[in-house]
Amino acid sequence: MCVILYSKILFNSFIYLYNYISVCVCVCNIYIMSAIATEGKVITCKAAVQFERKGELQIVDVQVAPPKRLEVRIKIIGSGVCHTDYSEPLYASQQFPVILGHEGGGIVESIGEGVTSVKVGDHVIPLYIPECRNEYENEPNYGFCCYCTKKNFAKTNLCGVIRGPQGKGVMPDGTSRFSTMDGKVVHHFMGCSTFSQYTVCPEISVAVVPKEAPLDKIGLLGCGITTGYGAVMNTIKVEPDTIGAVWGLGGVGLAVIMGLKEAGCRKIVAIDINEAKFPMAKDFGATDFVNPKTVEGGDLGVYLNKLCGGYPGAGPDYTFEAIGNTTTMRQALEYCHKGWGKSCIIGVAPEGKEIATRSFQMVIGKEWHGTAFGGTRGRTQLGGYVQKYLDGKLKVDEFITFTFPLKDINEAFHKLHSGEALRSVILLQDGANM
Ligand code: PAD
Ligand code: ZN
Repeated sequence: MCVILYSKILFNSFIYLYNYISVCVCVCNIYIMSAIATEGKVITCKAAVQFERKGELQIVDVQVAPPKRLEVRIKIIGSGVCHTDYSEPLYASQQFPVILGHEGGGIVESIGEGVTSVKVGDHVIPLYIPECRNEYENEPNYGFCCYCTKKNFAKTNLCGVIRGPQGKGVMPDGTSRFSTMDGKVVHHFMGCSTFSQYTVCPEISVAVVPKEAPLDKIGLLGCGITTGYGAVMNTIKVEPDTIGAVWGLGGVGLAVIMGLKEAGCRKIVAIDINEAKFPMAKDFGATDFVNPKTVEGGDLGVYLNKLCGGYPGAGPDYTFEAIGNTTTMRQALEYCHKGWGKSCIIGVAPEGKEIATRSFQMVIGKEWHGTAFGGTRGRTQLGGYVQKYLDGKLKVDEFITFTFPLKDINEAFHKLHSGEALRSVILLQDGANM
């Protein structure tokens, strides 16, 4: 009797496993079949296009050409909306029309000739700072990259090999893969253009990530979260039992706090003129909160000095500016600890703005640093950050205030400017809502 029951259970488990595998294989096949159906062909899809320097984005049909040599075409699932999507197009060098967006997650639909590190069906995050590792030194549109040599690999993430064409809104061969339905060129943005249902990126601008992670959310690791967290971990390498302070409690500032907590700071000071940001900063690990406009005694420098011991030269060991304001950048440097204080500029000030301080600040041992994408080497490190999120050691969901279908993308920008949204996620494939 017992043997019959046991064999029955075994048989049922086998059938269940068989069905499960069949379903998985089927889903996989459906994706690969549909990818094959579009491979090598122009795809017509929806995208949010900015036609002029100022003005709202327009949802229109665009044509996305197949990936050329060393390029990858990606079906974008979700994309965060970041300040840079608003501020970069104000720069004189930006070309129009353009498809913005650089915090995306998607699935590789097809690959161009010569692509080896990414395959169809891979889950990926496009990178606005590529990573060539000098693997393409002999390719005509690439060449030697001094930032990716063995000697400099750990010093910087600023791979420069396709910086020129990326800044001009084109692929490394100098052309765009996007066009309007009547054939006008539409430009790429920061090598990503994630406000499109399909985009094309150079292979070196694509990080492969674990498949278990939700693609609508992890796009946020493509910029803001990684920038703040990486500034602490990669750029400054904060030591435990120290004091850290951050100016600005938007998505980037909160990610700094997340990093400072992981690094083991004994005090984390959260500074913002909007006190509504303090409860969230507390949830992320901040221990002290200050509004520079209402600070006791009216002097933020004196407040920080007292909080850090009160003796001459006392201040936070590490300060981070996550606003983009040259006045607060100066404060962050001048209020950090004499002798060893390190201050990191993360915020991007308006074009042409200069920073200033008395040179004596350097003589007394303070260091001024800056970071782009938190010093993160995307292809090498981003998959690990996504795994950290899956393991519950890195926050992502907590940064998402709103989710919108593509058609409501302008509303997402309004929510960002009003300060209501830390980050909004745009769902690109939500066709029913378009
Ligand atoms: P955000 O606008 O969401 O947050 C800025 C915060 O600063 C808000 O909470 C404001 O209330 C606060 N604030 C404004 N003025 C002051 C002030 N004078 N004193 C104190 N607080 C103030 O921005 P975000 O977190 O998305 O981005 C912050 C900056 O980081 C922004 O300049 C962005 O362009 C930059 C950035 N840099 C990189 C990089 O690679 N370096 C990447 C991504 C974003
Ligand atoms: Zn490089």
